[in-house]
Amino acid sequence: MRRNSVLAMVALCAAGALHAETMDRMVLSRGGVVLEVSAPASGIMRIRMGRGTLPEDASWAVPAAARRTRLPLNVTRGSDVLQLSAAHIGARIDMRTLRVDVLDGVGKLLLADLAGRSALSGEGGFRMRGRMSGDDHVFGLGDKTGTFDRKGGAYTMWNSDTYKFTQATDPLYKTIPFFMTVSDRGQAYGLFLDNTWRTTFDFGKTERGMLSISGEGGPVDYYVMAGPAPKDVLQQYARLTGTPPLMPQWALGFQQSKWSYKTDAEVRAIAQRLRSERMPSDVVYMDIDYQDRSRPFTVNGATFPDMRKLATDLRGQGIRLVLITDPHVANAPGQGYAAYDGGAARDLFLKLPGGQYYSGDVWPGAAVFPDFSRVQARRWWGDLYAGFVGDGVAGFWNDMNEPSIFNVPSKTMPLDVVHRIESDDFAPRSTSHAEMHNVYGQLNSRATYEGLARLQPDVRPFVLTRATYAGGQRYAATWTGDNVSSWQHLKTGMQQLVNLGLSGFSWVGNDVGGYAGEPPSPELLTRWFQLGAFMPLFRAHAETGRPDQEPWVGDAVQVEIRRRFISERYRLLPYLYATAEENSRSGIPLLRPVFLNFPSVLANGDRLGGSEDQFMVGGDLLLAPSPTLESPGDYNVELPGKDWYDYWTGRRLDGKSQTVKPDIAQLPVYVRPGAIIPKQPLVQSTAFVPEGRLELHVYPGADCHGDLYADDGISMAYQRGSFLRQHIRCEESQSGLKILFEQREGSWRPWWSGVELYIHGWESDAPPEVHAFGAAVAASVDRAQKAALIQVPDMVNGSVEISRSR
Ligand code: MIG
Repeated sequence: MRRNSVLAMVALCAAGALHAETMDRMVLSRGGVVLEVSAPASGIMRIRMGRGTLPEDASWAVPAAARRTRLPLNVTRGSDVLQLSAAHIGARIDMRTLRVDVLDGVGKLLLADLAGRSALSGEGGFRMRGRMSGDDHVFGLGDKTGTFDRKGGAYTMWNSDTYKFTQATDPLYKTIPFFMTVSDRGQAYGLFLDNTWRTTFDFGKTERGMLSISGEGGPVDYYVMAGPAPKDVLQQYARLTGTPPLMPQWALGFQQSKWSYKTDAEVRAIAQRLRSERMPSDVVYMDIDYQDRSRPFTVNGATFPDMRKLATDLRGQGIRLVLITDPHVANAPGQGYAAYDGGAARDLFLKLPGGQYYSGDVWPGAAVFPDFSRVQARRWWGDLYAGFVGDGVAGFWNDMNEPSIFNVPSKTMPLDVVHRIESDDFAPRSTSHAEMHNVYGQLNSRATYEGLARLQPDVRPFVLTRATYAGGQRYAATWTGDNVSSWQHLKTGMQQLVNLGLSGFSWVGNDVGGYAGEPPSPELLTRWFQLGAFMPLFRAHAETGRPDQEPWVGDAVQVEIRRRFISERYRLLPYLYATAEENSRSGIPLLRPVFLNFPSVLANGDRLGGSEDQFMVGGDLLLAPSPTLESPGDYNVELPGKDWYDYWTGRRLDGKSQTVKPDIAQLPVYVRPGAIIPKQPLVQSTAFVPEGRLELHVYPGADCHGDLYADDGISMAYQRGSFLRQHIRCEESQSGLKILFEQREGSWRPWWSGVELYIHGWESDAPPEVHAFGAAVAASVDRAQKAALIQVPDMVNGSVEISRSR
């Protein structure tokens, strides 16, 4: 077999002579430990190690296609050392210890391995150790609180229902064992440990300067990604674990939720109020109380007599329904409860080692749990959505899937519950909950996503999940669970969402206004709406038993501010949607720390060049809330360069540094010089087609460009060419500015009748002379905004030349 022949080659060459050869993976064995090193893609090294044999080559995170490719490795053999190199990545293996140092493409050390084969314990656990560089910052690991930079911290992976979590709570709801380190020079590498068991990541907490990754079980199977830029690491990670799908456009709309809107009349009243208050919105959520006795896939017919009519009527107002469907199926044999009966008839529920069902108490009382690690169970689960989908329900919310169990100290199921793996390229086998716990939520959301895709192949599924595992971004959006209405949570929440974006999850949000605790003050609620308006997922939600928390709660001044920010989000949808579409191809998140777009800010050291308090939406908008959100004191914003613009006034700013005087009516937003930002006329829902012109805001500066992307927003027709994609550039010259509309791609015909150009930073009072398609076009000047305004026809390609009049 292949492995034996490689081993034989190594034995022959061990005499010490140097020579080079090429192979697609290196397998070595020493002291009963087998090591494999391979390069699945450019800039990525995969390392697997096991006792006696390699761990199984299967994964819930990395699809087979991404694991099966192996780039050629150039191997240079020394007496005790093997040097491997592939495209933009390398490794140095010590043949005695099986330590694998990972190198970048030019041979520079990225990660020094200090454990090698001694990482494996006799009992099936492991502890890897590596040396971190002194100036490395650490980001990622998904949804974690604590410090924004994870250096000096230690984190555990064990999906947990953590009501009212704090800065000190760990673990939380998700397991994403992927992080990147970034140096002060902006050089990054990433590491992803593909292991679903309980693991711990220690970034120099126990031992200064040492990275240690340990676990009680499961494979040593990890990937090191060479960057070198932080964005490169994200793309390498996306290459392995996938990108989020292009979500329906309405997922970018404002979403109103509460535990619970309890009756048909209440849901209608909320929808009506959103419209009468002119709060643009796309979604109303229905939490557990719509169900019959909290049983998933039932409806309480007394309070919701006609779901189809409700969904249809709301759809007419541009509002879609998202329903919660928890994984805990009521343990109710012989009662005509279809979800139980169907799962039991097919033998799809989890069992104890003795063979009886595992039953745990959750909302319905005693409940049983689908074994989502079986493809058959996932199919059955997905089919359960047929009824709701037929009624016109648009999306689904998978909660409690850590899984969360009431009335037991562990808050989850016993570790000896037996799961049966029958899926993907895993060898069919039974295993314990210890292996499947952290991936249960991901597989739950996968079953939902795949079910929806089967039921309506031409409709983009929308799934929101609480628990997940790496790779789960392919199936669902996520939120950060049960936060608290506090200023601290508003701030920490932003960092959680930014770190989720650095962990492959771009479709993320938190409960706007806060879920639990004392109700938010009007100011806190307003600030949360302001920041929420720029989050990928903009969803207001609150616990049962609290006072109302919808955007219209409080005095008219506060309500008007919230309305203004929600409306601004809708005006920005063309920009947000183009960013989301790019994300579906690249994996670069919507919400970004400043250093992701501008790695050089890290050299400024202080507060990570602003990345701790400020963040960017897409490539062009920088948001700078106060580092102490509730404080009235002035604060300073350091922009990543000169000549930035103020988003709200449109005016060019002097200098890199801005002093901000906090004002509850304002949220400082800055625009990159060189940005071209598309905006649209206000609509009250993405279901309504805007009327009039597309606005293109041009902010002259270096590297001037922007993107348009449009399609029908809901179907898969974009995959068949029914989309519009267009790259726009601008060039400054002595005489003025030239805007180049590159050739438009795709067959989608957009809603706009023409384009209104806003040329910002127009210092002159005289309007420019403008030629579009070679023909003269009228222009005017907005003196307050210092912008030139020009109406041009829809530019499928061609250029607009703008010159200062003489
Ligand atoms: O035990 O469905 O995080 O958003 O409102 C609580 C009721 C269960 C927890 C979720 C929350 C939801 C609530 N759920």
